[in-house]
Amino acid sequence: MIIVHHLNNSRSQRVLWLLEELGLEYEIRRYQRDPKTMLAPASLRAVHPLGKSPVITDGALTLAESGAILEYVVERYGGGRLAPPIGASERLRYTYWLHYAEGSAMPPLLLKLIFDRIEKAPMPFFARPIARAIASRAKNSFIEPQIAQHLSYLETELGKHRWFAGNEFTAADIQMSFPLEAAAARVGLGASRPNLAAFLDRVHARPAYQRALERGGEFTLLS
Ligand SMILES: N[C@@H](CCC(=O)N[C@@H](CS)C(=O)NCC(=O)O)C(=O)O
Repeated sequence: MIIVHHLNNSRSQRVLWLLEELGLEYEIRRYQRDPKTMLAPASLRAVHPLGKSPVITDGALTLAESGAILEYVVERYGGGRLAPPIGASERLRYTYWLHYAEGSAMPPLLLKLIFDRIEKAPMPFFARPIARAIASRAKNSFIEPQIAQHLSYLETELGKHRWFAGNEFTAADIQMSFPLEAAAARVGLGASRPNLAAFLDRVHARPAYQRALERGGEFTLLS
């Protein structure tokens, strides 16, 4: 049986959601973030050397990286569900979004989280204006424009079809939900991007998404 090593408020929520969509049996092992550093506990490094979430174990297999996990579960247990058939034009879009979510969309959102924290971090009073000026410069000149560019791109893409790969819901939508949730929490999606808000509304309305929340427990994206 698949065991999901689940860190609270983390990307492993997506794995629970996928397993619920497929109606698979699974076990959850829970790990709590350090409330100060927000890092995962050392016990997660006993499962995988990086100690990041998500990680799954399935018999002798240990697999990290949310995109790789989603691909593995869909291929091994999906029975043709949640992925377009190989050779269909939707299939390449499916692969693209599976990689894009962590490879392109998440880095500027992570930078935003880090620089927001630098601005608020306790520090000697004489260092504060310098740290704030650097953080604010990085955010205004690079990070926020990058995020806005991604969001506008995604808004246009979701104007072409209902889901990221095409008109059918796939695991790529599960993977893409995290950057969009993170963007909503960290910068807002903007009134001019109704397709993004409608995508998140559709996601939140899915019974499997709600079941995954019930099983996973607290899920508040760090902002
Ligand atoms: N690209 C990786 C990112 C994994 C990652 O950074 N996970 C975060 C949780 S969302 C984590 O484990 N943070 C705690 C830590 O770094 O100690 C994936 O998609 O699985």
